[in-house]
Amino acid sequence: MITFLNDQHALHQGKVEMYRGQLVPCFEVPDRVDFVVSALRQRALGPIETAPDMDDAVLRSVHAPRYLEFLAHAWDEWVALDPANAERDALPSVWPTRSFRSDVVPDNFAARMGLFSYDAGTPLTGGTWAAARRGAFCAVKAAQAVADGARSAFALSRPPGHHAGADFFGGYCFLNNAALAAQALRNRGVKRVAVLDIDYHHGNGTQSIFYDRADVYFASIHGDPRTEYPFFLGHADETGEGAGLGFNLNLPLPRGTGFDAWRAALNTALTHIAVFKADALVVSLGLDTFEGDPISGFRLKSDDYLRVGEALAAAALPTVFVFEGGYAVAEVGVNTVNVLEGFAHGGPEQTGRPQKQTGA
Ligand code: Q9C
Ligand code: ZN
Repeated sequence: MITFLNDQHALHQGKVEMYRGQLVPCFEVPDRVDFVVSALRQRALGPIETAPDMDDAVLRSVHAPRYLEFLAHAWDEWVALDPANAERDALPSVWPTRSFRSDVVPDNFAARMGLFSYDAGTPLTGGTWAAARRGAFCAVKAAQAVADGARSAFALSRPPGHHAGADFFGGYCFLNNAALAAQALRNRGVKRVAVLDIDYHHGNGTQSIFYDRADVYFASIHGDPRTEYPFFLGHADETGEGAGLGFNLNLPLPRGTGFDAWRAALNTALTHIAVFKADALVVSLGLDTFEGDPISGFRLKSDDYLRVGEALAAAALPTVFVFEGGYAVAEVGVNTVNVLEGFAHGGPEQTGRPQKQTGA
């Protein structure tokens, strides 16, 4: 399987996030990707390439122009407020909740930070824009490789993406890499795309981007939002709206869920994706379902991820994997590559069907 690595991911390096009234060190750290790269190399999973630079126009296939404009200049504006800000992360602290307007873009920088975000756990830093856009291009490139005939590709993007909406950041995410991959598949003529989100946290951004569309099916297995982040979306009764009604599936599970129950949910999601008759699959690959994850509550073990990959392979769909969460840093590489290796060893190519017809 080919990997598209965001070789500029470390430009995004938050110092602190707001947690229980304190600024605490970020969980979403550059080391995460470095552990995945070393596991990919050790296990010889396939070539690792970097993504080319692309035009920002590709980002507008999912994101609002005014949001992209804000992200591109936010750091310079932050530092212009006070040169000492160059040493500090920018974090929002004021938001337009119900009864406020979001159509008027304020001049005030703090107000715009709030307009374009939904939590105080997602620091914006000097390299955030450069890192996020390169990560997004990895996802687009992986999708294009699959549209061009590859069985699968892995976008090793960082920062993660699935909490980012069309015009907001949050949950450590700025650009929605999985949504951009799904849209890139559509743009290359793939008719029906399924996004399967297996990160511990509900993919609220991805759901919201495709909620009223019938061409992209969204399915997510995640911690019940009654108790788990992002709290305000991800319930089972969210099934889509308008043309998208029936094309959204949420499978919330209680904190403490182990692999047997999780795997049953995976089978349910894959059954719905088969009924949808997807032509391609995008997997939002979060590894924070791991028992050792410091901020999550499921109990998957490292070996379980091999079974996850095999189950995904059994869906027999061209598949784009997009890296999301997973904060047990020392284990995230092994767990990620277990999924990818389980996928590579499972599926139709490995069960006797000839891969390619050669000669006459
Ligand atoms: N201090 C992803 O996995 N904060 N995002 C939880 C912990 C938000 C997770 C509180 C978690 C966001 C991509
Ligand atoms: Zn997560």
